[in-house]
Amino acid sequence: MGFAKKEYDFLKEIGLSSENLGCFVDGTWKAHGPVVSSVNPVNNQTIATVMEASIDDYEEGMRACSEAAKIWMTVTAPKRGEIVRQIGEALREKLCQLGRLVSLEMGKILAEGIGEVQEIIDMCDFAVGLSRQINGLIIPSERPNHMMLETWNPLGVVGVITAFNFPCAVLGWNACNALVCGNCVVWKGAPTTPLITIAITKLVAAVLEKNKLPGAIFTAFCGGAEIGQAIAKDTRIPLVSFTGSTKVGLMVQKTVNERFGKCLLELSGNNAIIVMDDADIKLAVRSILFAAVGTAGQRCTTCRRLILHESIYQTVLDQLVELYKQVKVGDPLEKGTLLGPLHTPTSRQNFEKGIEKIKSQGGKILTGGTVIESEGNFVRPTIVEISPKSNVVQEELFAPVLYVMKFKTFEEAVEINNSVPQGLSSSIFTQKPELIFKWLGPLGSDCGIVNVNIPTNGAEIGGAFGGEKATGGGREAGSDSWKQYMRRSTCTINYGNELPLAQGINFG
Ligand code: UN1
Repeated sequence: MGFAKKEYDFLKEIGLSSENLGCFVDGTWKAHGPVVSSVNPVNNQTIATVMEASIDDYEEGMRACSEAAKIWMTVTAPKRGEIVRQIGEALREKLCQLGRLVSLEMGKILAEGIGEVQEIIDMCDFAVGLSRQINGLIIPSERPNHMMLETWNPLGVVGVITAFNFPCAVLGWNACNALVCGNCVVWKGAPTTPLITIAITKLVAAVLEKNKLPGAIFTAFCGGAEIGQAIAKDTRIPLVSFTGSTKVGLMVQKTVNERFGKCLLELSGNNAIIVMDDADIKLAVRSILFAAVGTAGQRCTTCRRLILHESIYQTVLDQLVELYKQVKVGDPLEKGTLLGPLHTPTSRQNFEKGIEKIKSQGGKILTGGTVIESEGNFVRPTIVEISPKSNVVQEELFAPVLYVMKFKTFEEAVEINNSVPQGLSSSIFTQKPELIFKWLGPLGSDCGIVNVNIPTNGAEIGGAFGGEKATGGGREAGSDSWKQYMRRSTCTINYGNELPLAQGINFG
């Protein structure tokens, strides 16, 4: 069946049509839940429809996925890496179409849409290497003729619940590691980005099929809270990775913990950039623009608080306000656009409510602060002068709104940086080595991501990504994040005939 608009025809190249089934269950596409529309945030018109998962679809999918886990965990790790390599290749082939879909359905500009798909490709490359490095330790035993070692085994099934703002990259962070570690993946994408969930799953499914592996190794559901809750409660899923708000994350964590499952949480951020008196101002201003306006302020790593030294306060602010006025707002697929629409009409309403609250708490709007009248969800990029003690500054408003505040000393700036409930990302602009190392040290930033002379957002996949405090404590993507997707066994082997006991205990 054809799409309502000719401009959507490229979606056929990535396996989508105007009506889609939203569950990949036991290697087949089906669905018995409600039909929802995927909507273009530029004009709020339907791109295509998707039938979501019913609870029965979920049950069927999970049964097959649990069975497939028994097969997948016995495939050798380098062979699993080879499958992930092929997924990476398939993504490379469709990079442009998938990037365009991300822009179309989520609303981020094309460069960022393509960047998001590139992030999964990078994760595939990382995971291929990892598949030959899932190494355990050999530990010297205190007992004669004994040996201690660590082995890493798969958990079985890993649940991945992702958010609209990174509708596929965050799947990549989790699924690439989970798969090479020998786990099946069950994915619930965001309810408002079902086409991305389907397109990515189709590509993974084709690789599994080509290699004659069970499709249920990768199980996917389009759906809402009901499917999310089913995943959180499901004892067949030992690890649940969740990306979203602190409020929902806490509920997921409680449910998963109640059944002694593990959680990997990537929740709200409220990230600050500190600009010291000696900073390279040009570098800082460019970074702030990308960090605060990029993805229309809808990254968890978006810079929401700008902490400026009093001596450069006005200079930086003047340059920023000028730049903000030139930011091209428009269709994210059009060349030159820097700021696309917010994802949904509700996001736009939240922006409006947020601005009201800011004003009622004494915030002074320096630029922006209004929505743009159109059929889409466009708002103006906004800068607000405000006291760091205001309540609004403690909260994450998921929109391009930047709070600016002044400081005198480095210690004061760090205190402001650390004074919010969230602890995801942070950055300082300075050339002074002593400040750089203090910033990275125990009395510096309390965040999971601590940067110097770069924006708060745009992390590479090579490091472990995640944050402290209300951000949830999870670490995903690179470094040793993979360990969380595995069960560690500490093994002690006695290859002698005596029974020496640890701690020198003599038992009769
Ligand atoms: C998110 O917003 O959920 O560091 C993730 C960044 C991206 C990931 C953001 N690589 O901004």
